[in-house]
Amino acid sequence: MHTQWIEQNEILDRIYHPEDIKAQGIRYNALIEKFTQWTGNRDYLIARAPGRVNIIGEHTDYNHCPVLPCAVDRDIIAVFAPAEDGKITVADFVDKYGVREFELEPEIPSYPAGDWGNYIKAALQGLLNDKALSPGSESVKGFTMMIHSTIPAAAGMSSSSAMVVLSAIAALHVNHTKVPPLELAELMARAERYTGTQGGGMDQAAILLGEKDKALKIDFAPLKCELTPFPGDYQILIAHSTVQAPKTREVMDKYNRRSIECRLAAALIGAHEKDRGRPSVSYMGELTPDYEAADVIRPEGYSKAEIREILGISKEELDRSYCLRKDGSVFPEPEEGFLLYKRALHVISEWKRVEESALRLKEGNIQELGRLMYASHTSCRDNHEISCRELDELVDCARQHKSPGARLTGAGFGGCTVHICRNDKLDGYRKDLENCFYRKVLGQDSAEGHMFTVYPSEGARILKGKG
Ligand code: NG1
Repeated sequence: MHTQWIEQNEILDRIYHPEDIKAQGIRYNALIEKFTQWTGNRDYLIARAPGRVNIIGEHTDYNHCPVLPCAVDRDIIAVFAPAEDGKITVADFVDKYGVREFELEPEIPSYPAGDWGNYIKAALQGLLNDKALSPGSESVKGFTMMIHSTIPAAAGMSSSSAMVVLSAIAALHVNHTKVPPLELAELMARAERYTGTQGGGMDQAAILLGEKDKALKIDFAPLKCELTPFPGDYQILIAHSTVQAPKTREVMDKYNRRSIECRLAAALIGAHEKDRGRPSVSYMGELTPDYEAADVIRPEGYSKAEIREILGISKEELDRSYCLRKDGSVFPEPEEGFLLYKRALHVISEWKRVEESALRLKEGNIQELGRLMYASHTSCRDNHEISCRELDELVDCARQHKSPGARLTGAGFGGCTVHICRNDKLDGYRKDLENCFYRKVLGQDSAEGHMFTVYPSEGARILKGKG
């Protein structure tokens, strides 16, 4: 009976590539089947949240500088039902991660760092904090949910934010509450900080606002989104570096260090501008994309003592305002000091590249977009220092084999690269990358499971709901 919903449903045509519809139907049906076996509940609801690929604009979002991602057809789907009480229970179809169960309460205690359940908790805590759901109210309902994901984890494709957004739309739906997508994207960007990452708002916005066959130019503060068609004669190919980059304490510290350095760079620029009677600056996005940071910040690292002196603030204020981790510990001064110039150089030049890329994409000038993608990778490698040997080798292979554009995508330190390729060249290009990188560089027998195409896809939605 319940399998008919998928067979009759046209929603899948709006989300997936025509060649993939049948396999997706089977996937949804298998999840529905297992959910009903697990809970005995045939009165299920269905939700979906996509992953995202970032075409260009890396580590710019937390500076309120723009990004150019797409939501993709790799996603997390969920079958769920409201709970009678405020209990949240979530299981994973393949049983890889284990069931997570917790009560809705005003302050939801987190699982240990890195636990997947924290992405569910982050969403719920965010909705409670924001009063989208009333904290402490007896009537707030939880849900029982089973999920299935096709987004590679720890790979820079936003599996974590997809889980956050999915949990939020399910919680809002069972509580008959609506939050407009732009507002929800901002709310969820703040909410995900519960997990300890000092990120920006790209992932949540792309996941909520994506549309089929479109890329999104996203601007922050205020959040704005412009959709641009992605040309049908090109494909987006993802190639994994095989280096996992889970947000463990170490990777989180590397990511958060960039976020801290960027805010410190903005503060130093702000102090300089204030001395000249100009408006204050808290984020680099309040400047312009041709701002010359070299006039204000020197290339060598800065110590905490120097920064305090320039900003005229105490040790406590510096640590509290810029260097506090989620667990309350203080982020230490890096050995070479905080590299404010390199970070500012990356962010401001990347901002300019995003603006240009958005224009080139609108004109359908993929050669030029690709050139900007390669330049972005170089800046990610040399200035923001978020690449690794494998990511660099993959991008070098792309250049050798004449992909119009390639670069690392997402947070970096491992994970995936994004490549643009003409439809008619795709098969040959995949073979080239297989030989050049997976066989020669890594010495593997094949590239099995490491390369796949993605299609710009629709944003997160309740696919089968009530009311
Ligand atoms: P991924 O790659 O999904 O971990 C992270 C941040 C983004 C953005 C990118 C780099 C979170 C949830 N995500 O994405 O905000 O800064 O890195 O551009 O913090």
